[in-house]
Amino acid sequence: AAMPPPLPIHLNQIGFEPGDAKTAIVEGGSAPLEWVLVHANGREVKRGRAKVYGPDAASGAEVQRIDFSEVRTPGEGYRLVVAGSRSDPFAIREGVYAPLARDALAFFYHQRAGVPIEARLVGAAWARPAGHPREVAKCFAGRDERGIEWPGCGYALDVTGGWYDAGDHGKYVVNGGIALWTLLNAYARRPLAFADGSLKLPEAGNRVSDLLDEARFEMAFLLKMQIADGVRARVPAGPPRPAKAGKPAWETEPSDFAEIDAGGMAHQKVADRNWTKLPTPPQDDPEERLLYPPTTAATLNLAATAAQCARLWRGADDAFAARCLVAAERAWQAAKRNPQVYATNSFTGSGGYADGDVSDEFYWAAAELLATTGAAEFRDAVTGSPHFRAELREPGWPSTATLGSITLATTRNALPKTEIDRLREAIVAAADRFLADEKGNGYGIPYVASGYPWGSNSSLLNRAMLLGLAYDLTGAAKYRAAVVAAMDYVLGRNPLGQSYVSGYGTRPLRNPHHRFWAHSLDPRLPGPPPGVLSGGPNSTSMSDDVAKTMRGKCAPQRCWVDDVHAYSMNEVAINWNAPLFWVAAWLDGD
Ligand code: 9MR
Repeated sequence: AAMPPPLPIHLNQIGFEPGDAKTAIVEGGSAPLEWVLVHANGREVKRGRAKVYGPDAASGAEVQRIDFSEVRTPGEGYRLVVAGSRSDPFAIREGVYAPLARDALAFFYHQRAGVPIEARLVGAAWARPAGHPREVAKCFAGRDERGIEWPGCGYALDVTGGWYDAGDHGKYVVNGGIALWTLLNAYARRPLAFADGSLKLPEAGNRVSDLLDEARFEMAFLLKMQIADGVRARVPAGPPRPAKAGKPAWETEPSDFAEIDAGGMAHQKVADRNWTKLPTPPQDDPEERLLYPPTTAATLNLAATAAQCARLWRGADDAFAARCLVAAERAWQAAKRNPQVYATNSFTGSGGYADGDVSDEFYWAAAELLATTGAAEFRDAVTGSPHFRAELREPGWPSTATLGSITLATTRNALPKTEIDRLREAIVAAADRFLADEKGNGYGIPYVASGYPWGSNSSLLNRAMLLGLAYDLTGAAKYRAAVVAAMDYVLGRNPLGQSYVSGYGTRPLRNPHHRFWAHSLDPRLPGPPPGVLSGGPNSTSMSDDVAKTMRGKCAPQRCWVDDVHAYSMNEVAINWNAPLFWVAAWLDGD
C-alpha cells in the first residue's frame, strides 16, 4: 500500500517561554490523534491525545489541537511527532522573543529616508546611500488620474527624513501616525526597555532611549508636513460624493473645491509622481517627489502624535516637547476649521490612504491632547464623541479611535476615575470578544473574519496588543495565552506552516514586496533583514497579478504566497511592523 501523506503539524517555529501556553495544530481528520513530544536526541518527553476541532472555514482544513503547555523544561530542538510525521524543531526557553522585539524595531531604521543606512550598523548587505537626501517638494498641480484639476500651491516644503511607508517610497502622514503612536505607546509602557545602546542606531551614545530616537525620526518628519500659518489652499472641502456606479465604495469623488485657510493642516503625503518599477533602491528613484493636498485626517494624525510627543519628551527634551505641543494645537484648530477635507484615491504613484470617516481621528487627537494638556476643550471633544462609549475594536490606519481610548485608559488625565475605569473595562471587554473568537477558528487564534483583509497579520497583532493591555489590567493568564496564540500564528502556527517574519523560524518570509529587499529580482540586492513582517493572507482585496490568479481558490488563511510581486498579500509596512514590535516587546517583558 502507498504511504499516507505526512500530516501537517504547525506551531510557532521559534518556540515558547517555559511558563507559556503551548499549542500545535495538526491537520488530520476527525479521529483524535496521538502525539509525542520528543527531545532533540529523540527521547520521549510527553505524549497525549489531540482534541478534534473539525472542519474549519478559515483554514479550509479539518484540524486538531495539541496542548503541551505542561512541558516547561527548557531545551532546544524539541519536536512533536504525530502518526509518523514530525513538526519543525522549536525551543522552550526564557527570552525567546527578545531578539524578535529588537529586530522588529530595527526595521524602522532600515526604512529611514534622507540618511544613509550604514554598513557599520546593519552590515554591508543592507547598507545603502541616503534615499531622497534633500527632499524639497512642491505640491501636485494639474490633472489627476480621474481628470480632476488640482491647483498646486505657492511653496515648496523641505520634508527630508521620516520612514518610507512600505515596499514603496511614499511617506504618508496617515499611517505614519498609527505606526509612530504604536512605538510611542510601547515606550510609555516601559520607558527603560530599549535603552541607549540596545539597538544599532546612528544615535548610539546620546543617552536617549533607542526607541525614542527611532520614534523621533518620524515625529520630526511629521512636523515638517505641517503648513505655515496664513497659507490659503484650494481643496475639496465638503462631504465626498459617492462613488460612481460600478466603482468600489472608497472611490468617492471629491466635492467642490473651496478656498480654505490651510495654516496648521498637514499634507496627506509626499510621494513619487509615478509608481517606480520593482526593484528601485531609494537612492535610484528617478521620479519627481510631490506633496499631495492637505487633509483633515492627516492633520489629526499630526495632532494626535504631536500631543503624544509633547507628553513623552517632557523632561527628556523640553524644547522638542514644547514644539510638538504647539504643532498639535495648531493642527487641532486647523482640523476643527476644516473638518471635511478628505483624501482621494485618484493620484497615481502612491497609495491613497483615503478615509471617508474622520470622526475617529477627531476623537483620537482630542484624547491625546486631553491626556497632555487636561484642557476643557479636549475633554468636551472626547466626552461628546460617539467613540468615547463605543465598543473597542482592533485599530488600523482608518480606524484610530481605540488608540485614543488606550491612551485615556492608561495615563493619568483629567477624566473622572469612573470614566477611566469604564475605558479600562472596555479594553477587557474587547479582549474577551477576541478570546471568544479562538473557538471560532480551527487554528485557535483570537481573530475571526469572514474574509481576511489586506494586512491581516496586523489586524491580528493589533488585537494581540489589546489582549496584552487586558493582561496588564487584570493579570489574568488567559489574556497572555491569547497574545501567545497570535504570535504563534505569525511565526508558523498557520495552515501554510509559514513564518510571516523574515529571519525567524524554519520557513521564514523571504521575498516581500519591497523595492530594495528584492534579491529574487536582482541577486545584487539583499533579501529582507530579520524581523520584518509580511502583511499576510488577503482574501478580500486580491488586487495584484499573483493574487488575482488565486481569487476564489483559497481559504482565507491560505490566500498568501511568498512572491515579491504579490503586493496585496506580501508587502511590508510601518503600521504592520509596529504592532509586531509592540507585541514581541510585550511578550518579552511580561
Ligand atoms: O494597508 C493599506 C490597506 O489597508 C489598503 O487596503 C491598501 C489599498 O488601498 O493599501 C494599503 O496600504 C499601502 C499603501 O497604500 C501604499 N504603501 C503600501 C501600503 C501597504 O500595502
